[in-house]
Amino acid sequence: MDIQFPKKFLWGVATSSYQIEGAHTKNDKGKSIWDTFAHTSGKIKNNDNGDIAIDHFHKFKEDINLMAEINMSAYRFSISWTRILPKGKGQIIQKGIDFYSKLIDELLSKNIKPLVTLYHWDLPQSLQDEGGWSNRDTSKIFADYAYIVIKELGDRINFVSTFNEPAVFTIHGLADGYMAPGISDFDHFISSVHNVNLAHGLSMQSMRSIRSDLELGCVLNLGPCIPCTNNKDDIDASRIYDMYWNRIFLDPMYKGKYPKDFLEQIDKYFRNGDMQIINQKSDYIGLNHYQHTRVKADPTHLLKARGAYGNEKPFNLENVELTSMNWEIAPESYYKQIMELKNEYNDPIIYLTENGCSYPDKIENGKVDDFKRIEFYKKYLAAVQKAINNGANVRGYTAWTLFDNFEWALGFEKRFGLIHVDFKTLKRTPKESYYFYSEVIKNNGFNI
Ligand code: PNW
Repeated sequence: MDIQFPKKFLWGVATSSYQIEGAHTKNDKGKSIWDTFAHTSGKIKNNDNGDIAIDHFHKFKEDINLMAEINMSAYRFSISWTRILPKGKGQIIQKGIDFYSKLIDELLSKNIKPLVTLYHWDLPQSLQDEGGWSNRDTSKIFADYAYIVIKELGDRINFVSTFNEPAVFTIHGLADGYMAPGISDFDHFISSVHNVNLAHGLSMQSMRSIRSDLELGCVLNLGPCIPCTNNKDDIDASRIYDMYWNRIFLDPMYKGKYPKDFLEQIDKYFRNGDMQIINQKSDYIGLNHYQHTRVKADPTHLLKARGAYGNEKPFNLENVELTSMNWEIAPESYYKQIMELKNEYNDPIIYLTENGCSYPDKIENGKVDDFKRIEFYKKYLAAVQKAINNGANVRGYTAWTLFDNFEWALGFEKRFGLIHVDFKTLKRTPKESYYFYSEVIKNNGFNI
């Protein structure tokens, strides 16, 4: 094989609860901020929502079979907080716990390691009504939720991530309002960042109080920031955005310090002892990476700096092939990001928890020939192997994602799956990339 991976490398896929489960009111599941946001007219492309999504709640056995058929060794999924605690705290729904319990049993029976995420953006709406992440109490409530998950499921899982992409849900949910809960308020944003960091630390403590041998960490979306022009404004903006996008969670969690400028901004929220809570010993860093960010100065934006989001094209870039998200294909930035974690964050164990691409795939003659996705994976996996060859301690890769699903504010239009889903019939049809991935797993590598 041209590209070969280490023995025992984990191969799998990643998903998240709201994007696939559906069954939005089943067994008294409570509302999350995404239920509310998706039902607010004009927030989601085509006014789509995740009420049914791809009905994974009812089809999970058939879905796990599709993983087992190609011998995946890991499955990263998230738990819906309001399926277990409809109001985020207080009443516990046993049937909600039972769903995840059955899912985990099914995975283990097929030798697939469950990689659990506690929070993939679906904050209970009733906690949002009390201030959401800007309310310091939410951190403590989150730690209680984490405790319940380990108490109920911790006999069969040991890999847990506290948060998925805290920078994405705070910047896009609370600074520019593009995602749920759709707030745009600087104080709300910065206090929430600090409280999410506290929630990370407190939940690591509460989970370890039940089981000391869990593998714990956080999943962060990281990537190089590049000024979109050589103008001083954009160069400064790129530094600012790098701080918000890449450092305000990674540094306190993994280095025990906030970037200096950010510490000044949150001064009034910071209490003695907070950094000791946040900076728990972690077992790994989960890296989600799709592309680098071309940053421009934007005085109208709360952060004064921003990258493209939604369906915007990268700023100041012409004649480059983009995926259907308008994202750049830049595997060298993936390599650079992995090496930066190795070199500047104390050579951590790294799991590549998301990476993938969206294309407008269609079924033709019973087949989905998504050759562009296969090309994408070849390039990005080659970058991973290069990083491993240069000493990065990468232990596994979970592709985003198994199925076409609800792509947040862009609804069902963007298809990231290895498996095509017809959103009317919910029929699943493996794409050519699924068969490619099956070969990668079988050979623990591939030929270029
Ligand atoms: C990640 N951005 O989201 C999430 O973890 C997934 O839930 C999502 O489906 C996947 O990547 C693909 O988008 C992101 O605007 C959403 O920069 C938006 C951005 C980044 C990540």
